[in-house]
Amino acid sequence: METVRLTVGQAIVRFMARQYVERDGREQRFIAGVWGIFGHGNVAGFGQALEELGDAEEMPYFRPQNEQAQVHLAVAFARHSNRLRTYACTSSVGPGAMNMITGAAGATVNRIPVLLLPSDYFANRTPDPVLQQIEHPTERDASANDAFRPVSRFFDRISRPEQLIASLPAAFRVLTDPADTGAVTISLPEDVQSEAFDWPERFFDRRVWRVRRPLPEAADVADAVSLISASTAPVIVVGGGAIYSEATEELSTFATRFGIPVVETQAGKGALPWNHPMNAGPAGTNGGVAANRLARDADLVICVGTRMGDFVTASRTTFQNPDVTFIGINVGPMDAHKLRAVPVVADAREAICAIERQLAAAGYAGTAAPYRQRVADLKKEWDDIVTDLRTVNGAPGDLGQAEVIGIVNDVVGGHATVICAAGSLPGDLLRLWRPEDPKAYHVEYGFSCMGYEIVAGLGVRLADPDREVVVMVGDGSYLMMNSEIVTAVAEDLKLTIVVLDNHGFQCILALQRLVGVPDFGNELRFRDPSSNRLTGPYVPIDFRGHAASMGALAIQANTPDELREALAAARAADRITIIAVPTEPEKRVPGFESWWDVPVAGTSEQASVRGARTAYDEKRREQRIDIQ
Ligand SMILES: Cc1ncc(C[n+]2csc(CCOP(=O)(O)OP(=O)(O)O)c2C)c(N)n1
Ligand SMILES: [Mg+2]
Repeated sequence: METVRLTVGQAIVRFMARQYVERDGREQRFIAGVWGIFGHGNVAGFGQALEELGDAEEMPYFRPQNEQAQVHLAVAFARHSNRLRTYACTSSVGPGAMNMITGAAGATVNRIPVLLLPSDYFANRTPDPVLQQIEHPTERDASANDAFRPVSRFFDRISRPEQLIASLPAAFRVLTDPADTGAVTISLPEDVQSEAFDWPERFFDRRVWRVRRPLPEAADVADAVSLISASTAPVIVVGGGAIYSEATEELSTFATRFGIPVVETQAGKGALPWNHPMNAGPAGTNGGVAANRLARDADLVICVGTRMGDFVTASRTTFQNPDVTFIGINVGPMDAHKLRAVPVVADAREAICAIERQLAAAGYAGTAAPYRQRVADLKKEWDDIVTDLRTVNGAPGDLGQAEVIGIVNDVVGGHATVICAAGSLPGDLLRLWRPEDPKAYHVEYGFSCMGYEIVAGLGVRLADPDREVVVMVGDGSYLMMNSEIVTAVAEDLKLTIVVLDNHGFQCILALQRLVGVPDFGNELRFRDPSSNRLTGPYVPIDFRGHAASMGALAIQANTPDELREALAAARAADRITIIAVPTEPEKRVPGFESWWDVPVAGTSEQASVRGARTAYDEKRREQRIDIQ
C-alpha cells in the first residue's frame, strides 16, 4: 500500500481539497476555502497545515473577526450556492470553539451544510488543564465541544490520526446529503492535529459526491394525484427546498398549468417572482391577506421543501378548513411527514414533475375558473396593499420602515439579493420586498439569528460576485455583530448595508405590548435615576461614524431623497457602504389576519396582561391540534 506521511492537519487540508460534488452533470469543489481564527489550539496543527499546503491545494484561507460570524458567513455562502458549496471553519479550543455553537445551530436549523473544525483539549491529557479547558469534576472525557452534539448533524472527535480515514468520508456524506445536511463538526484535540501518520495514498484520491435527486415512490405519487384531483381549493406552500433543488421553473409550470396558487415562506420567497400570476404572497404570521385567506379555506395544502415552522402555520391557525389535508413533498422524511401529510419523500423537482405527469395522464385540467378568479382578485388586493405600504407618506424626515423597504427595493431592483435575519424587518420584507428571481431574497428565519445579516452579505457576495447585495439590518442586530465590516474592507468585498435606526428592539417591544406588558427593556435608553429603569432618553448612536471608523464608506440618510442618493453612491462606490437611516418606530406594518403563539402570563395584577391572556386563550381555540 502506497502511503504518504502528513500530520492530521495536513491530511484534512489535502482531503478537503479533493472532494467534489456533482448534480445534473455539473461538478465543482465542495469546500471553497477555510475561515479561521488561530489560537494555541490550532496554530501549530491545522494552521501550520493550511500555511504549508493551502496554496498548493488551492485551499484559500480567510480571517474573520469572530468565530460565530465565520459560520454564518459559510452558511450564507452555501445557501446562495444551493448547498453545492460551503466553507470549512477552524477555531482554537474553548471560547473560539464555543463561539461557533450559535452558527452551528443556525446551519442545522436551516439545513445548510458547513464543516466545523473546532480544536479540543489534549487527547494525551498530559498538560491538563490546558488554558481554556473546562475541567468536569467527574466526567473526564467531557469537553466543552460536546456542546456541538445537539446542534450538529454529525459529530466526531479525532483522538487518534487513523480515525480520520473513516470519519472524514462520513462527514462529507452528511454534508452533501440534501436530507441530512447541516452543521458537521469534527473536534480536533490540539496534540492530535500535529501528529504525523502514514496515510494510504488512496485516501486522497479525487472523490465526487453525487448530490442525489431521490425519485418519489409511485404509490405516493398516486396518492398525491388523487388528493389533488379531488381538491377544489388547493394551495402550494413553497419553502427553501424548492430553491435549493432548482425546482422553481417546474413549480411555476405546475402552478400555472393547474391553476394552484403558491403561498410563500421566508426561505421559499423568490421561488416565483412576486408578480407571477400564481404567487399569492406570504402566508402565516407575517403573511398577507391573499395567501392567508386562501390558506385558511384550502382543502388541500401541497408543501414543497418546507419545514412548516410556526410562522407559516401561524402556530397552527393558518389552515382552518376542518377537512384540510396535506401533501408533504420533501427530501427529508422528518419534514415530509409533518401535519399528518401524505409524505412524498423525494427531490422537489423530481416530485413536482412526476406528479404533474400523472395528473396530466389522468386528464386533470386543474382548478375551476371561479377559484382561479378568486386567486387573481385576492392577489390584486394584496399587491395594492403592498404598493400602498411601500409608498412614502408623511414628512420627509419621518420615514417608516415600510417606506425604506420600498425605496431600497425600487433603487436596487428585483435581482439584487436582499439579506436579513431578525427583528421587524424579516416580517416586513416578507410582505413588502418584490424579488424577481430565486436568489433575490435571502432572509434567515429558521434560527432568526441577530448578527447573521452583515456577515451573510459577505458570504453571498463571495458566492456570487456579480450580484448586487443589499443587507437590511436593524440597529439592535447591527450592534450585536458588525465587526466583519473590517473583513469586507480587508477582502475588498463590495456590498451595501442599510441600518434602520429605530432605537432598539422594536419588534420585541411590539410583541411585549401585545402580551399586555408595559414597555420594558427593549429600547436603547439611558437609565433614569428616578425610576432606576431604562426609561431615560434614547442613547444616541453615530452609526455613520462607527462604520466609517472601520474603513467603510458611511452615509447618513434622513429623507427619501437622501436615501436614494446614498444608494446611488453605494452603487458607484468601490467598497462596502453603510447607510444609516433613522426610522420612526411607531410607524409599524400591521398584521394581516394572523397570529403567533406567545404565551401570556396566566396571572397578573395588571389589567392589560389579564386582557391579553383572555384574548390569548380565545385564539388558542383555533389551533389545529388535529393536524400534528
Ligand atoms: C441572537 C439573538 N438574540 C435575541 C434574539 C431575539 N430578538 C429577535 S428580534 C430582536 C430585536 C432586534 O432588534 P433590531 O435589530 O433593532 O430590529 P427591530 O426589532 O428594531 O426591527 C431580538 C432581541 C434573536 N433573534 N437573536
Ligand atoms: Mg431596531
